[in-house]
Amino acid sequence: ADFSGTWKIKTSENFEELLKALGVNVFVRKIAVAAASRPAVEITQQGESLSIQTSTSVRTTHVSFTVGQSFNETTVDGRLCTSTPRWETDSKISCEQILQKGEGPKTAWTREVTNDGELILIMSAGDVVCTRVYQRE
Ligand code: R12
Repeated sequence: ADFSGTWKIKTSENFEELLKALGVNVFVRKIAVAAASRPAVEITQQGESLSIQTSTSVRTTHVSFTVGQSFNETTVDGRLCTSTPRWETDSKISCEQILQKGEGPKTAWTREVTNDGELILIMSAGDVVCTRVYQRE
């Protein structure tokens, strides 16, 4: 599948609940939720290698990884973790995260490009699942 493109958000569910499950305080949470409602996502892909830049007014993250190889990233609340991405289907990458220090709920994400060309990002923390749907700009 081709994840490349500049993506704009269409819908987001449970993002605040996700941050709450991660222990983010209400003050930071409100700011993060507002910022995350207007993200700019830019993905470039060459074969199995992806580069994903996610920009908001309060935080910008950039990850580059090859599916099948572990890499360092941060959880959505900013904690350093080791991530292991794998193909769940040929259009869906599933990634487990292990915190590099400390404890917290188990986190993971999946990114999938659907037949109708949408990008679905699912982030989870313990039992809480946040679903964000993007469309190409
Ligand atoms: C915290 C600090 C900040 C944030 C949090 C805790 C903000 C995080 C944001 C995340 C956005 C994620 C997106 C994901 C996607 C936009 C804004 C949570 C700044 O302690 O859709 O891919 C300092």
